[in-house]
Amino acid sequence: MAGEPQSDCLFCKILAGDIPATVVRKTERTLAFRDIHPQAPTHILVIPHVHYPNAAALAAAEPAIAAELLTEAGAVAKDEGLDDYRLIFNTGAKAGQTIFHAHVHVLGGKPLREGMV
Ligand code: DGP
Repeated sequence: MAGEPQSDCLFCKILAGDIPATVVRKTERTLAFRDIHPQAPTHILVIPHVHYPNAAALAAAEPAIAAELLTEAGAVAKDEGLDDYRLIFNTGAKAGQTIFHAHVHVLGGKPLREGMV
């Protein structure tokens, strides 16, 4: 069924507690944890509990949860003391997506103007 946990999904395993992660925020519908390969002083991933392959698929199926990803991304940035930060939704392998469970990257803590692509 759409949104159900997938046994071969790394982020579903983190949600289940089967793989450890440094969790910074948790709600009934989302989880935020530090990226294992940080690209900036703050690099946190916010994911929905439900499994969809990317954020666009999540937004199409469950728009309220997609909106909550953004709310939580903002809360994460605030918790980290960031006024300026970048949100990234890699969508598809050619765009650099490697984990096919919807997520948003929250990046900040250094100047990010360069390197948009
Ligand atoms: P993306 O390329 O947009 O699919 O981002 C996936 C991110 O997930 C990437 O920045 C690295 C991160 N990541 C991969 N494996 C793990 C893991 O086991 N733990 C944590 N915390 N992050 C991971």
